[in-house]
Amino acid sequence: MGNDRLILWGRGSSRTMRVRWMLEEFGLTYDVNPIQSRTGETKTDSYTAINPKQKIPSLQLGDFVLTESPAIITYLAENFDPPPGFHVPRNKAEQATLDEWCFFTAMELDAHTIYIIRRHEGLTEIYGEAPQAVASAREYYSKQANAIADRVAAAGTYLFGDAFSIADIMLATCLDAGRRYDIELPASLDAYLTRVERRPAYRRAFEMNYEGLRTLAP
Ligand SMILES: N[C@@H](CCC(=O)N[C@@H](CS)C(=O)NCC(=O)O)C(=O)O
Repeated sequence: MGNDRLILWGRGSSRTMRVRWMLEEFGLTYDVNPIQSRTGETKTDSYTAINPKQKIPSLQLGDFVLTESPAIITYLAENFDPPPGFHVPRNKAEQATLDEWCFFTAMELDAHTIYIIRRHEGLTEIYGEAPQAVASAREYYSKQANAIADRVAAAGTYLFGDAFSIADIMLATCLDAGRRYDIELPASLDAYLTRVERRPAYRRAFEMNYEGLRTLAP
Protein backbone atom coordinates (compact mmCIF):
# COMPACT_ATOMS: atom_id res chain seq x y z
CA MET A 1 0.00 0.00 0.00
CA GLY A 2 3.07 2.23 0.40
CA ASN A 3 2.29 5.88 1.05
CA ASP A 4 -0.94 5.88 -0.92
CA ARG A 5 -3.91 7.45 0.84
CA LEU A 6 -7.37 6.02 0.97
CA ILE A 7 -9.78 8.13 -1.05
CA LEU A 8 -13.54 7.80 -0.67
CA TRP A 9 -15.67 9.05 -3.53
CA GLY A 10 -19.19 10.05 -2.65
CA ARG A 11 -21.40 11.33 0.11
CA GLY A 12 -25.07 11.74 0.91
CA SER A 13 -26.39 8.20 0.45
CA SER A 14 -26.78 5.16 2.67
CA ARG A 15 -24.22 3.32 0.52
CA THR A 16 -21.58 6.02 0.93
CA MET A 17 -22.50 6.09 4.64
CA ARG A 18 -21.45 2.42 4.94
CA VAL A 19 -17.91 3.19 3.79
CA ARG A 20 -17.56 6.39 5.78
CA TRP A 21 -18.82 4.62 8.91
CA MET A 22 -16.34 1.78 8.42
CA LEU A 23 -13.44 4.21 7.89
CA GLU A 24 -14.43 5.98 11.12
CA GLU A 25 -14.81 2.70 13.07
CA PHE A 26 -11.27 1.72 12.02
CA GLY A 27 -9.87 5.18 12.76
CA LEU A 28 -8.31 5.32 9.31
CA THR A 29 -6.93 8.43 7.66
CA TYR A 30 -8.66 9.14 4.37
CA ASP A 31 -9.57 11.84 1.88
CA VAL A 32 -13.04 12.38 0.48
CA ASN A 33 -14.18 13.56 -2.92
CA PRO A 34 -17.74 14.43 -1.88
CA ILE A 35 -19.52 13.92 -5.19
CA GLN A 36 -23.26 13.23 -5.01
CA SER A 37 -25.79 11.29 -7.04
CA ARG A 38 -28.05 13.00 -9.54
CA THR A 39 -25.80 16.08 -9.73
CA GLY A 40 -23.91 15.04 -12.86
CA GLU A 41 -20.78 14.58 -10.73
CA THR A 42 -20.88 10.78 -11.14
CA LYS A 43 -21.02 11.17 -14.92
CA THR A 44 -17.89 13.21 -15.60
CA ASP A 45 -15.17 11.64 -17.75
CA SER A 46 -12.72 11.64 -14.88
CA TYR A 47 -15.10 9.84 -12.50
CA THR A 48 -16.31 7.44 -15.19
CA ALA A 49 -12.67 6.39 -15.61
CA ILE A 50 -12.68 5.46 -11.91
CA ASN A 51 -16.12 3.85 -11.85
CA PRO A 52 -17.68 3.11 -15.26
CA LYS A 53 -20.97 2.34 -13.47
CA GLN A 54 -21.12 6.07 -12.66
CA LYS A 55 -22.16 5.31 -9.10
CA ILE A 56 -20.97 6.13 -5.62
CA PRO A 57 -19.28 5.00 -3.44
CA SER A 58 -15.86 4.11 -4.83
CA LEU A 59 -12.70 3.62 -2.82
CA GLN A 60 -9.26 4.35 -4.23
CA LEU A 61 -5.89 3.35 -2.87
CA GLY A 62 -3.18 4.20 -5.38
CA ASP A 63 -4.00 2.26 -8.54
CA PHE A 64 -6.43 0.02 -6.73
CA VAL A 65 -10.10 0.97 -7.15
CA LEU A 66 -13.03 -0.78 -5.55
CA THR A 67 -16.74 -0.21 -6.01
CA GLU A 68 -19.83 -1.78 -4.33
CA SER A 69 -20.27 -0.75 -0.72
CA PRO A 70 -20.39 -4.31 0.76
CA ALA A 71 -17.16 -5.22 -1.07
CA ILE A 72 -15.47 -2.01 0.08
CA ILE A 73 -16.25 -2.50 3.77
CA THR A 74 -15.23 -6.17 3.53
CA TYR A 75 -11.92 -5.11 2.00
CA LEU A 76 -11.31 -2.59 4.77
CA ALA A 77 -12.17 -5.18 7.45
CA GLU A 78 -9.81 -7.73 5.96
CA ASN A 79 -6.86 -5.47 5.15
CA PHE A 80 -6.56 -3.01 8.03
CA ASP A 81 -6.04 -3.49 11.76
CA PRO A 82 -9.40 -3.97 13.45
CA PRO A 83 -10.16 -1.80 16.49
CA PRO A 84 -10.76 -3.53 19.83
CA GLY A 85 -14.14 -5.25 19.95
CA PHE A 86 -14.47 -5.62 16.19
CA HIS A 87 -15.67 -9.05 15.05
CA VAL A 88 -13.05 -10.97 13.07
CA PRO A 89 -14.22 -14.45 11.97
CA ARG A 90 -12.03 -17.19 13.52
CA ASN A 91 -13.00 -20.03 11.20
CA LYS A 92 -14.88 -20.81 8.00
CA ALA A 93 -18.21 -21.27 9.73
CA GLU A 94 -17.95 -17.82 11.36
CA GLN A 95 -16.92 -16.34 8.01
CA ALA A 96 -19.93 -18.00 6.37
CA THR A 97 -22.30 -16.61 8.99
CA LEU A 98 -20.86 -13.12 8.43
CA ASP A 99 -21.30 -13.57 4.66
CA GLU A 100 -24.85 -14.78 5.21
CA TRP A 101 -25.77 -11.54 7.00
CA CYS A 102 -24.02 -9.35 4.41
CA PHE A 103 -25.59 -11.07 1.39
CA PHE A 104 -29.01 -11.14 3.06
CA THR A 105 -28.96 -7.42 3.76
CA ALA A 106 -27.53 -6.49 0.35
CA MET A 107 -29.94 -8.66 -1.61
CA GLU A 108 -33.14 -9.10 0.36
CA LEU A 109 -33.30 -5.70 2.04
CA ASP A 110 -31.30 -3.37 -0.21
CA ALA A 111 -31.63 -4.67 -3.77
CA HIS A 112 -35.08 -6.27 -3.68
CA THR A 113 -36.87 -3.69 -1.60
CA ILE A 114 -35.14 -0.40 -0.73
CA TYR A 115 -34.01 0.24 -4.31
CA ILE A 116 -37.53 -0.37 -5.62
CA ILE A 117 -39.17 1.91 -3.05
CA ARG A 118 -36.56 4.62 -3.59
CA ARG A 119 -36.79 4.56 -7.35
CA HIS A 120 -40.50 4.11 -7.90
CA GLU A 121 -41.80 6.14 -4.96
CA GLY A 122 -39.11 8.75 -4.23
CA LEU A 123 -37.62 9.29 -7.69
CA THR A 124 -40.60 8.76 -10.00
CA GLU A 125 -39.52 11.65 -12.23
CA ILE A 126 -36.48 9.57 -13.24
CA TYR A 127 -37.59 5.94 -12.87
CA GLY A 128 -41.36 6.14 -13.38
CA GLU A 129 -44.29 5.12 -11.21
CA ALA A 130 -44.82 1.49 -10.27
CA PRO A 131 -47.26 1.46 -7.33
CA GLN A 132 -47.78 -2.29 -7.36
CA ALA A 133 -44.05 -2.96 -7.28
CA VAL A 134 -43.65 -0.46 -4.41
CA ALA A 135 -46.50 -2.03 -2.39
CA SER A 136 -45.04 -5.47 -2.95
CA ALA A 137 -41.52 -4.25 -1.96
CA ARG A 138 -42.88 -2.74 1.25
CA GLU A 139 -44.64 -5.99 2.13
CA TYR A 140 -41.52 -7.99 1.28
CA TYR A 141 -39.31 -5.74 3.43
CA SER A 142 -41.62 -6.32 6.42
CA LYS A 143 -41.64 -10.05 5.82
CA GLN A 144 -37.83 -10.20 5.76
CA ALA A 145 -37.54 -7.91 8.80
CA ASN A 146 -39.91 -10.15 10.75
CA ALA A 147 -37.93 -13.21 9.66
CA ILE A 148 -34.76 -11.95 11.39
CA ALA A 149 -36.40 -10.31 14.42
CA ASP A 150 -35.93 -13.23 16.83
CA ARG A 151 -32.38 -13.90 15.69
CA VAL A 152 -31.41 -10.26 16.23
CA ALA A 153 -33.10 -10.26 19.66
CA ALA A 154 -31.13 -13.35 20.67
CA ALA A 155 -27.80 -12.09 19.26
CA GLY A 156 -27.00 -9.58 22.01
CA THR A 157 -25.89 -5.99 21.58
CA TYR A 158 -24.87 -6.52 17.95
CA LEU A 159 -25.25 -9.37 15.45
CA PHE A 160 -22.19 -11.08 16.93
CA GLY A 161 -22.84 -10.41 20.60
CA ASP A 162 -20.66 -7.63 21.98
CA ALA A 163 -18.47 -7.56 18.87
CA PHE A 164 -19.41 -5.05 16.16
CA SER A 165 -19.01 -6.08 12.50
CA ILE A 166 -19.50 -5.11 8.87
CA ALA A 167 -22.78 -7.07 9.03
CA ASP A 168 -24.03 -4.50 11.56
CA ILE A 169 -23.13 -1.69 9.16
CA MET A 170 -25.04 -3.43 6.38
CA LEU A 171 -28.09 -4.22 8.49
CA ALA A 172 -28.28 -0.85 10.26
CA THR A 173 -28.09 1.15 7.02
CA CYS A 174 -30.90 -0.98 5.57
CA LEU A 175 -33.03 -0.61 8.73
CA ASP A 176 -32.45 3.14 8.71
CA ALA A 177 -33.83 3.21 5.16
CA GLY A 178 -36.88 1.20 6.27
CA ARG A 179 -37.52 3.68 9.07
CA ARG A 180 -37.24 6.59 6.64
CA TYR A 181 -39.79 4.95 4.39
CA ASP A 182 -42.14 4.66 7.42
CA ILE A 183 -42.01 0.89 7.51
CA GLU A 184 -42.74 -0.28 11.04
CA LEU A 185 -39.80 -2.32 12.27
CA PRO A 186 -40.26 -5.24 14.67
CA ALA A 187 -39.46 -4.10 18.25
CA SER A 188 -36.17 -6.02 18.42
CA LEU A 189 -34.90 -4.41 15.20
CA ASP A 190 -36.01 -0.97 16.28
CA ALA A 191 -34.12 -1.35 19.59
CA TYR A 192 -31.09 -2.82 17.78
CA LEU A 193 -30.95 0.13 15.36
CA THR A 194 -31.19 2.65 18.19
CA ARG A 195 -28.32 0.86 19.95
CA VAL A 196 -26.10 0.74 16.89
CA GLU A 197 -26.72 4.38 16.02
CA ARG A 198 -25.31 5.42 19.40
CA ARG A 199 -21.83 4.37 18.32
CA PRO A 200 -19.56 7.43 18.15
CA ALA A 201 -18.18 6.37 14.75
CA TYR A 202 -21.71 6.18 13.37
CA ARG A 203 -22.49 9.65 14.63
CA ARG A 204 -19.30 11.15 13.22
CA ALA A 205 -19.82 9.46 9.86
CA PHE A 206 -23.47 10.52 9.71
CA GLU A 207 -22.66 14.19 10.35
CA MET A 208 -20.08 14.19 7.55
CA ASN A 209 -21.89 11.95 5.07
CA TYR A 210 -25.24 13.73 5.33
CA GLU A 211 -24.07 17.28 6.09
CA GLY A 212 -26.83 19.66 4.97
CA LEU A 213 -29.04 16.75 3.92
CA ARG A 214 -30.23 14.97 7.08
CA THR A 215 -30.17 15.66 10.80
CA LEU A 216 -28.83 13.19 13.31
CA ALA A 217 -31.44 11.97 15.81
CA PRO A 218 -30.59 13.03 19.40
N1 LIG B 1 -24.60 -1.56 -5.35
C1 LIG B 1 -23.99 -0.26 -5.17
C2 LIG B 1 -25.06 0.79 -5.37
C3 LIG B 1 -24.52 2.17 -5.46
C4 LIG B 1 -25.60 3.14 -5.85
O1 LIG B 1 -26.70 2.78 -6.30
N2 LIG B 1 -25.30 4.42 -5.71
C5 LIG B 1 -26.22 5.47 -6.10
C6 LIG B 1 -26.41 6.40 -4.92
S1 LIG B 1 -27.04 5.54 -3.53
C7 LIG B 1 -25.59 6.27 -7.23
O2 LIG B 1 -24.40 6.48 -7.23
N3 LIG B 1 -26.34 6.70 -8.24
C8 LIG B 1 -25.75 7.46 -9.33
C9 LIG B 1 -26.45 8.71 -9.66
O3 LIG B 1 -27.65 8.72 -9.37
O4 LIG B 1 -25.87 9.66 -10.15
C10 LIG B 1 -23.34 -0.16 -3.79
O5 LIG B 1 -23.85 -0.77 -2.84
O6 LIG B 1 -22.32 0.51 -3.66
